[in-house]
Amino acid sequence: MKIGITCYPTYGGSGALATELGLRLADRGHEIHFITYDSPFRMRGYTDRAVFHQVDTTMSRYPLFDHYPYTLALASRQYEVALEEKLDLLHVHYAIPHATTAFLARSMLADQLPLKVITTLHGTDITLVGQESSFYAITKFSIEQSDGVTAVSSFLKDETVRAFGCASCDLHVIPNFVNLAEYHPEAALPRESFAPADHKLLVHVSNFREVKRVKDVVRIFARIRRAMPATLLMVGDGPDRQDAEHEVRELGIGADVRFLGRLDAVAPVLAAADLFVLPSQTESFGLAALEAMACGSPVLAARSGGLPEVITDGVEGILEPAGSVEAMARRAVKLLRDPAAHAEMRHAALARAATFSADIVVPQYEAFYEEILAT
Ligand code: GMT
Repeated sequence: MKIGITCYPTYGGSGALATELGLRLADRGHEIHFITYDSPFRMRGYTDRAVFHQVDTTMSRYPLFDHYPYTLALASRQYEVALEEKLDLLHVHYAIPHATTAFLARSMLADQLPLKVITTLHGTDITLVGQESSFYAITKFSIEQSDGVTAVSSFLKDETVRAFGCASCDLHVIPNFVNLAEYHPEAALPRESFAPADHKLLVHVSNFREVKRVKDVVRIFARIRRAMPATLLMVGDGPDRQDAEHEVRELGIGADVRFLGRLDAVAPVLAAADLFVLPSQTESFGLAALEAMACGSPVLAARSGGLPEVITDGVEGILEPAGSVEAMARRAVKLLRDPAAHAEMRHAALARAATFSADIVVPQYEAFYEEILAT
Protein backbone atom coordinates (compact mmCIF):
# COMPACT_ATOMS: atom_id res chain seq x y z
CA MET A 1 0.00 0.00 0.00
CA LYS A 2 1.00 3.62 -0.48
CA ILE A 3 0.26 5.38 2.77
CA GLY A 4 0.53 9.04 3.77
CA ILE A 5 1.04 9.67 7.49
CA THR A 6 0.50 13.03 9.14
CA CYS A 7 1.40 13.56 12.80
CA TYR A 8 3.05 16.03 15.14
CA PRO A 9 6.77 15.58 14.49
CA THR A 10 7.89 16.90 17.85
CA TYR A 11 8.06 15.06 21.17
CA GLY A 12 4.79 13.45 22.28
CA GLY A 13 3.08 10.11 22.29
CA SER A 14 1.00 10.55 19.15
CA GLY A 15 4.00 11.55 17.01
CA ALA A 16 6.14 8.77 18.47
CA LEU A 17 3.49 6.14 17.77
CA ALA A 18 2.71 7.45 14.27
CA THR A 19 6.37 7.48 13.28
CA GLU A 20 7.05 4.00 14.69
CA LEU A 21 3.98 2.77 12.81
CA GLY A 22 5.21 4.28 9.53
CA LEU A 23 8.67 2.78 9.96
CA ARG A 24 7.34 -0.68 10.82
CA LEU A 25 4.92 -0.53 7.85
CA ALA A 26 7.86 0.39 5.60
CA ASP A 27 9.77 -2.64 6.98
CA ARG A 28 6.76 -4.73 5.98
CA GLY A 29 6.97 -3.55 2.36
CA HIS A 30 4.57 -0.60 2.28
CA GLU A 31 5.51 2.79 0.82
CA ILE A 32 5.29 5.46 3.51
CA HIS A 33 5.10 9.23 3.04
CA PHE A 34 5.31 11.33 6.21
CA ILE A 35 3.69 14.73 5.62
CA THR A 36 4.30 17.30 8.35
CA TYR A 37 6.27 20.48 9.11
CA ASP A 38 9.44 18.84 10.41
CA SER A 39 11.18 15.48 10.23
CA PRO A 40 9.50 13.23 12.84
CA PHE A 41 11.79 12.92 15.87
CA ARG A 42 11.79 9.11 15.87
CA MET A 43 12.72 8.96 12.17
CA ARG A 44 16.46 8.59 12.67
CA GLY A 45 18.52 8.03 9.54
CA TYR A 46 17.44 6.29 6.35
CA THR A 47 14.69 3.67 6.12
CA ASP A 48 13.85 1.92 2.85
CA ARG A 49 10.45 2.98 1.49
CA ALA A 50 9.91 5.79 4.06
CA VAL A 51 10.23 9.42 2.97
CA PHE A 52 9.44 12.76 4.55
CA HIS A 53 7.59 15.57 2.73
CA GLN A 54 7.93 18.90 4.51
CA VAL A 55 5.04 21.33 4.71
CA ASP A 56 6.36 24.71 3.60
CA THR A 57 6.07 27.25 6.41
CA THR A 58 8.25 29.97 4.86
CA MET A 59 5.24 32.28 4.50
CA SER A 60 4.72 32.20 8.26
CA ARG A 61 6.39 35.62 8.66
CA TYR A 62 4.13 37.35 6.11
CA PRO A 63 3.07 40.56 7.90
CA LEU A 64 -0.66 40.02 7.30
CA PHE A 65 -0.62 36.77 9.23
CA ASP A 66 -1.01 37.39 12.94
CA HIS A 67 -1.74 33.67 13.07
CA TYR A 68 -0.15 31.57 10.35
CA PRO A 69 -2.73 29.30 8.64
CA TYR A 70 -0.61 26.13 8.89
CA THR A 71 -3.75 24.07 8.42
CA LEU A 72 -4.13 25.31 4.82
CA ALA A 73 -0.46 24.70 3.99
CA LEU A 74 -0.76 21.17 5.40
CA ALA A 75 -3.97 20.38 3.48
CA SER A 76 -2.31 21.60 0.25
CA ARG A 77 0.75 19.44 0.87
CA GLN A 78 -1.39 16.39 1.69
CA TYR A 79 -3.29 16.99 -1.57
CA GLU A 80 -0.06 17.37 -3.62
CA VAL A 81 1.68 14.33 -2.12
CA ALA A 82 -1.42 12.15 -2.50
CA LEU A 83 -1.67 13.10 -6.16
CA GLU A 84 2.05 12.86 -6.99
CA GLU A 85 2.60 9.59 -5.14
CA LYS A 86 -0.84 8.11 -5.91
CA LEU A 87 -1.52 7.35 -2.26
CA ASP A 88 -4.12 4.75 -1.34
CA LEU A 89 -4.82 6.29 2.01
CA LEU A 90 -3.93 9.07 4.37
CA HIS A 91 -3.58 8.06 8.02
CA VAL A 92 -3.65 11.07 10.32
CA HIS A 93 -2.74 11.01 13.99
CA TYR A 94 -4.32 13.38 16.55
CA ALA A 95 -7.61 14.77 15.27
CA ILE A 96 -6.76 18.46 15.57
CA PRO A 97 -6.16 19.76 12.94
CA HIS A 98 -5.10 16.65 11.03
CA ALA A 99 -8.52 15.07 10.55
CA THR A 100 -9.74 18.40 9.21
CA THR A 101 -6.85 18.93 6.78
CA ALA A 102 -7.26 15.35 5.55
CA PHE A 103 -10.95 16.03 4.92
CA LEU A 104 -9.95 19.12 2.88
CA ALA A 105 -7.27 17.24 0.92
CA ARG A 106 -9.69 14.40 0.12
CA SER A 107 -12.35 16.91 -1.01
CA MET A 108 -9.81 18.66 -3.28
CA LEU A 109 -8.93 15.29 -4.83
CA ALA A 110 -12.56 14.36 -5.40
CA ASP A 111 -12.51 13.62 -9.15
CA GLN A 112 -8.81 12.82 -9.37
CA LEU A 113 -7.98 10.15 -6.78
CA PRO A 114 -10.12 8.00 -4.48
CA LEU A 115 -8.15 8.75 -1.30
CA LYS A 116 -9.33 7.14 1.95
CA VAL A 117 -8.80 8.96 5.23
CA ILE A 118 -8.17 7.20 8.55
CA THR A 119 -7.95 9.17 11.79
CA THR A 120 -6.34 7.81 14.94
CA LEU A 121 -7.48 9.48 18.14
CA HIS A 122 -4.68 9.62 20.68
CA GLY A 123 -5.83 11.30 23.84
CA THR A 124 -5.96 15.00 24.57
CA ASP A 125 -7.43 15.62 21.09
CA ILE A 126 -10.57 14.05 22.64
CA THR A 127 -10.21 14.40 26.41
CA LEU A 128 -9.05 18.03 26.51
CA VAL A 129 -8.46 20.15 23.38
CA GLY A 130 -11.27 18.72 21.26
CA GLN A 131 -13.82 19.55 23.95
CA GLU A 132 -12.82 23.25 24.01
CA SER A 133 -15.76 25.20 22.59
CA SER A 134 -13.68 26.67 19.73
CA PHE A 135 -12.69 23.19 18.49
CA TYR A 136 -15.67 21.02 19.44
CA ALA A 137 -17.84 21.32 16.30
CA ILE A 138 -15.01 20.97 13.80
CA THR A 139 -13.45 18.05 15.69
CA LYS A 140 -16.78 16.20 15.74
CA PHE A 141 -17.35 16.97 12.04
CA SER A 142 -13.86 15.89 10.98
CA ILE A 143 -13.99 12.62 12.94
CA GLU A 144 -17.38 11.80 11.43
CA GLN A 145 -16.09 12.57 7.92
CA SER A 146 -13.14 10.15 8.22
CA ASP A 147 -13.51 6.86 6.34
CA GLY A 148 -12.17 5.01 9.38
CA VAL A 149 -11.43 6.00 12.96
CA THR A 150 -9.28 4.23 15.52
CA ALA A 151 -8.79 4.95 19.22
CA VAL A 152 -5.80 3.76 21.23
CA SER A 153 -7.85 2.29 24.10
CA SER A 154 -11.38 1.28 25.02
CA PHE A 155 -11.38 4.18 27.48
CA LEU A 156 -10.72 6.63 24.62
CA LYS A 157 -13.36 5.02 22.42
CA ASP A 158 -15.96 5.37 25.19
CA GLU A 159 -14.87 8.92 25.95
CA THR A 160 -15.21 9.86 22.25
CA VAL A 161 -18.74 8.49 22.11
CA ARG A 162 -19.63 10.19 25.41
CA ALA A 163 -18.23 13.60 24.46
CA PHE A 164 -18.96 13.72 20.73
CA GLY A 165 -21.78 11.31 20.11
CA CYS A 166 -20.26 10.20 16.80
CA ALA A 167 -23.25 7.93 16.21
CA SER A 168 -22.13 7.25 12.64
CA CYS A 169 -18.48 6.45 13.58
CA ASP A 170 -17.47 2.83 13.84
CA LEU A 171 -14.65 3.39 16.30
CA HIS A 172 -12.05 0.66 16.19
CA VAL A 173 -9.68 0.12 19.15
CA ILE A 174 -6.05 -0.53 18.17
CA PRO A 175 -3.71 -0.16 21.15
CA ASN A 176 -0.31 1.50 21.23
CA PHE A 177 2.60 -0.82 20.54
CA VAL A 178 6.29 -1.04 21.36
CA ASN A 179 9.25 -1.90 19.17
CA LEU A 180 10.92 -4.66 21.18
CA ALA A 181 14.07 -4.45 19.06
CA GLU A 182 14.75 -1.06 20.67
CA TYR A 183 12.95 -1.30 24.03
CA HIS A 184 14.38 -4.24 25.95
CA PRO A 185 16.28 -4.76 29.23
CA GLU A 186 19.67 -5.14 27.54
CA ALA A 187 19.38 -1.57 26.21
CA ALA A 188 20.41 -0.25 29.65
CA LEU A 189 23.36 2.05 30.14
CA PRO A 190 25.40 1.11 33.22
CA ARG A 191 23.48 2.24 36.32
CA GLU A 192 26.56 4.09 37.61
CA SER A 193 26.02 6.51 34.71
CA PHE A 194 22.92 7.74 36.52
CA ALA A 195 23.18 7.10 40.24
CA PRO A 196 25.38 5.76 43.06
CA ALA A 197 25.38 1.96 43.24
CA ASP A 198 23.29 1.78 46.45
CA HIS A 199 20.49 4.04 45.11
CA LYS A 200 17.13 2.92 43.76
CA LEU A 201 16.57 4.54 40.37
CA LEU A 202 13.21 6.14 39.56
CA VAL A 203 12.47 7.52 36.10
CA HIS A 204 9.80 9.80 34.67
CA VAL A 205 9.47 10.59 30.95
CA SER A 206 6.93 13.05 29.56
CA ASN A 207 6.35 16.35 27.84
CA PHE A 208 5.84 18.04 31.23
CA ARG A 209 2.31 19.26 30.49
CA GLU A 210 -0.18 19.92 33.30
CA VAL A 211 -1.94 16.59 32.66
CA LYS A 212 1.29 14.74 33.63
CA ARG A 213 1.27 16.05 37.25
CA VAL A 214 5.07 16.35 37.29
CA LYS A 215 5.06 17.97 40.75
CA ASP A 216 3.48 14.75 42.04
CA VAL A 217 6.44 12.85 40.59
CA VAL A 218 8.77 14.99 42.69
CA ARG A 219 6.59 14.71 45.83
CA ILE A 220 6.33 10.93 45.52
CA PHE A 221 10.09 10.71 45.06
CA ALA A 222 10.75 12.92 48.11
CA ARG A 223 8.78 10.46 50.27
CA ILE A 224 10.57 7.43 48.80
CA ARG A 225 13.93 9.11 49.37
CA ARG A 226 13.12 9.53 53.06
CA ALA A 227 12.87 5.74 53.27
CA MET A 228 15.90 4.71 51.19
CA PRO A 229 18.75 6.12 49.10
CA ALA A 230 17.29 6.95 45.68
CA THR A 231 17.81 9.00 42.53
CA LEU A 232 15.12 10.43 40.26
CA LEU A 233 15.70 11.05 36.55
CA MET A 234 13.29 13.49 34.93
CA VAL A 235 13.40 13.06 31.14
CA GLY A 236 11.70 15.48 28.76
CA ASP A 237 10.71 19.11 28.75
CA GLY A 238 7.61 21.25 28.63
CA PRO A 239 5.57 23.96 30.32
CA ASP A 240 5.65 22.49 33.86
CA ARG A 241 9.38 21.77 34.04
CA GLN A 242 10.13 24.95 36.00
CA ASP A 243 7.38 24.10 38.51
CA ALA A 244 8.94 20.67 38.99
CA GLU A 245 12.42 22.18 39.41
CA HIS A 246 11.02 24.65 41.94
CA GLU A 247 9.39 21.82 43.89
CA VAL A 248 12.73 19.98 43.99
CA ARG A 249 14.41 23.09 45.47
CA GLU A 250 11.58 23.63 47.96
CA LEU A 251 11.86 20.04 49.17
CA GLY A 252 15.66 20.27 49.35
CA ILE A 253 16.24 17.12 47.29
CA GLY A 254 18.27 18.64 44.45
CA ALA A 255 21.27 16.38 45.08
CA ASP A 256 19.27 13.31 44.05
CA VAL A 257 17.15 14.63 41.18
CA ARG A 258 18.49 15.08 37.65
CA PHE A 259 16.60 16.82 34.87
CA LEU A 260 17.98 15.35 31.63
CA GLY A 261 15.85 17.34 29.17
CA ARG A 262 14.64 15.85 25.89
CA LEU A 263 16.36 12.68 24.74
CA ASP A 264 15.91 11.11 21.31
CA ALA A 265 16.49 7.62 22.68
CA VAL A 266 15.04 6.82 26.10
CA ALA A 267 15.42 3.02 26.17
CA PRO A 268 18.92 3.13 27.77
CA VAL A 269 17.48 5.16 30.66
CA LEU A 270 14.24 3.18 31.01
CA ALA A 271 16.12 -0.11 31.08
CA ALA A 272 18.20 1.06 34.05
CA ALA A 273 15.12 2.03 36.11
CA ASP A 274 13.82 0.25 39.21
CA LEU A 275 10.49 2.04 38.89
CA PHE A 276 8.86 4.18 36.21
CA VAL A 277 6.59 6.91 37.59
CA LEU A 278 3.57 8.18 35.64
CA PRO A 279 0.99 9.76 37.99
CA SER A 280 -0.91 11.59 35.18
CA GLN A 281 -4.34 13.08 35.71
CA THR A 282 -5.35 10.98 32.72
CA GLU A 283 -3.67 8.96 29.97
CA SER A 284 -5.58 7.51 27.07
CA PHE A 285 -3.07 4.66 26.99
CA GLY A 286 0.34 5.59 28.43
CA LEU A 287 2.86 4.75 25.71
CA ALA A 288 5.75 5.80 27.98
CA ALA A 289 4.62 3.25 30.59
CA LEU A 290 4.49 0.50 27.97
CA GLU A 291 8.00 1.36 26.77
CA ALA A 292 9.25 1.25 30.37
CA MET A 293 7.62 -2.16 30.91
CA ALA A 294 9.26 -3.47 27.72
CA CYS A 295 12.59 -2.42 29.24
CA GLY A 296 11.80 -4.39 32.41
CA SER A 297 10.65 -1.61 34.71
CA PRO A 298 7.49 -1.95 36.82
CA VAL A 299 5.27 1.15 36.66
CA LEU A 300 3.83 3.33 39.42
CA ALA A 301 0.87 5.08 37.79
CA ALA A 302 -2.50 6.70 38.29
CA ARG A 303 -5.59 4.54 38.03
CA SER A 304 -6.97 6.77 35.30
CA GLY A 305 -7.96 6.75 31.63
CA GLY A 306 -6.64 3.77 29.70
CA LEU A 307 -3.77 2.96 32.08
CA PRO A 308 -5.67 0.03 33.70
CA GLU A 309 -5.90 -1.51 30.21
CA VAL A 310 -2.10 -1.65 30.15
CA ILE A 311 -1.22 -2.24 33.81
CA THR A 312 -2.98 -4.56 36.26
CA ASP A 313 -2.63 -3.25 39.79
CA GLY A 314 -0.25 -5.44 41.80
CA VAL A 315 0.85 -7.44 38.76
CA GLU A 316 2.93 -5.31 36.38
CA GLY A 317 2.84 -2.20 38.50
CA ILE A 318 1.02 -0.15 41.08
CA LEU A 319 -2.15 1.87 40.40
CA GLU A 320 -3.55 4.46 42.80
CA PRO A 321 -5.98 7.33 42.16
CA ALA A 322 -4.47 10.40 40.47
CA GLY A 323 -3.17 12.82 43.10
CA SER A 324 -2.78 10.24 45.88
CA VAL A 325 0.88 10.99 46.49
CA GLU A 326 1.00 9.36 49.95
CA ALA A 327 -0.48 6.07 48.81
CA MET A 328 1.71 5.93 45.71
CA ALA A 329 4.87 6.58 47.74
CA ARG A 330 3.91 4.08 50.45
CA ARG A 331 3.36 1.29 47.95
CA ALA A 332 6.51 2.16 46.00
CA VAL A 333 8.61 1.93 49.17
CA LYS A 334 7.07 -1.45 50.02
CA LEU A 335 7.86 -2.77 46.54
CA LEU A 336 11.40 -1.39 46.41
CA ARG A 337 12.16 -2.97 49.81
CA ASP A 338 11.05 -6.40 48.61
CA PRO A 339 13.49 -7.77 45.96
CA ALA A 340 11.40 -10.92 45.33
CA ALA A 341 8.18 -8.97 44.73
CA HIS A 342 10.07 -6.50 42.54
CA ALA A 343 11.59 -9.28 40.41
CA GLU A 344 8.16 -10.88 39.99
CA MET A 345 6.64 -7.56 38.91
CA ARG A 346 9.50 -6.93 36.53
CA HIS A 347 8.92 -10.28 34.81
CA ALA A 348 5.20 -9.63 34.63
CA ALA A 349 5.88 -6.20 33.09
CA LEU A 350 8.08 -7.76 30.40
CA ALA A 351 5.48 -10.41 29.63
CA ARG A 352 2.64 -7.86 29.45
CA ALA A 353 4.66 -5.52 27.19
CA ALA A 354 5.31 -8.42 24.80
CA THR A 355 1.54 -8.64 24.18
CA PHE A 356 1.72 -5.08 22.76
CA SER A 357 4.69 -5.74 20.48
CA ALA A 358 4.85 -4.12 17.04
CA ASP A 359 4.66 -7.61 15.49
CA ILE A 360 1.26 -8.14 17.08
CA VAL A 361 -0.27 -4.67 16.72
CA VAL A 362 0.99 -3.36 13.34
CA PRO A 363 -0.88 -6.13 11.44
CA GLN A 364 -4.07 -4.88 13.13
CA TYR A 365 -3.55 -1.53 11.37
CA GLU A 366 -2.87 -3.31 8.06
CA ALA A 367 -6.09 -5.30 8.42
CA PHE A 368 -8.00 -2.11 9.20
CA TYR A 369 -6.51 -0.40 6.13
CA GLU A 370 -7.62 -3.34 3.94
CA GLU A 371 -11.11 -3.15 5.43
CA ILE A 372 -11.42 0.60 4.74
CA LEU A 373 -9.96 0.33 1.23
CA ALA A 374 -12.54 -2.32 0.41
CA THR A 375 -15.47 -0.02 1.31
O1 GMT B 1 0.60 13.68 26.47
C1 GMT B 1 1.33 13.05 25.76
O2 GMT B 1 2.17 12.23 26.16
C2 GMT B 1 1.26 13.28 24.27
C3 GMT B 1 -0.04 12.78 23.76
C4 GMT B 1 -0.25 13.08 22.34
O3 GMT B 1 -1.40 12.97 21.95
O4 GMT B 1 0.70 13.42 21.62
O5 GMT B 1 -0.08 11.39 24.04
C5 GMT B 1 -1.29 10.70 23.95
O6 GMT B 1 -1.05 9.73 22.94
C6 GMT B 1 -0.22 8.64 23.31
C7 GMT B 1 -0.06 7.75 22.08
O7 GMT B 1 -1.28 7.24 21.64
C8 GMT B 1 -0.85 7.91 24.49
O8 GMT B 1 -0.10 6.78 24.84
C9 GMT B 1 -0.92 8.90 25.66
O9 GMT B 1 -1.55 8.26 26.76
C10 GMT B 1 -1.73 10.12 25.26
N1 GMT B 1 -1.64 11.14 26.33
C11 GMT B 1 -2.69 11.46 27.06
O10 GMT B 1 -3.79 10.95 26.94
C12 GMT B 1 -2.44 12.51 28.09
